[in-house]
Amino acid sequence: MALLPILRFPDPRLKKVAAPVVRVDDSIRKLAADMAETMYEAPGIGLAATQVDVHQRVVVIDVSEEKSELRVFINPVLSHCDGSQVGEEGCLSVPGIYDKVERAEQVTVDYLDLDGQAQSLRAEGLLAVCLQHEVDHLNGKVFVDHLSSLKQTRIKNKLAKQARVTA
Ligand code: GNR
Ligand code: NI
Repeated sequence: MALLPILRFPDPRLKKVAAPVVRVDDSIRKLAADMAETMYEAPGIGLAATQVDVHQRVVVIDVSEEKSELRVFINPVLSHCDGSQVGEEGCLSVPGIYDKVERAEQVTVDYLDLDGQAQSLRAEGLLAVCLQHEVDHLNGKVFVDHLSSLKQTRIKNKLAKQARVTA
């Protein structure tokens, strides 16, 4: 297992659209394990491969209190979305920034598991929010893209200032 460096907004590599996984093999299982370790260490409730500069459609999520329910989604597709909810979001690629984003309340996600088997899951609440946030990453979007351009500019300035202080 290995910890992977996480790209920071506005890194242009966060805008890449990830390619579907063609075959679920040991390299994909290793990537998922490394992503899980990186997510738990951060700590975060989800991580998309895009954030670790791997542009393949792999997502890990654990929204459990005990951090004991790792879920891996390969080639996730949100095949059905219903309702709406507004919640405060954060992102490991946009550290220290939190804002409200509107998302579907319930989603159905079709995906491959670590054995390459097709699965489907109905999700709601935080898991549904996290799935939408992670699929956005695979499509080159971060939650900041859902905010006004004024807020986006302020966030870029704030992160640039932070980077200067930590440099
Ligand atoms: O750790 C995370 N918390 C979170 C909170 C509200 C909505 C979405 C998230 S995902 C985020 C981890 C992350 O950046 N995943 O891409
Ligand atoms: Ni994120």
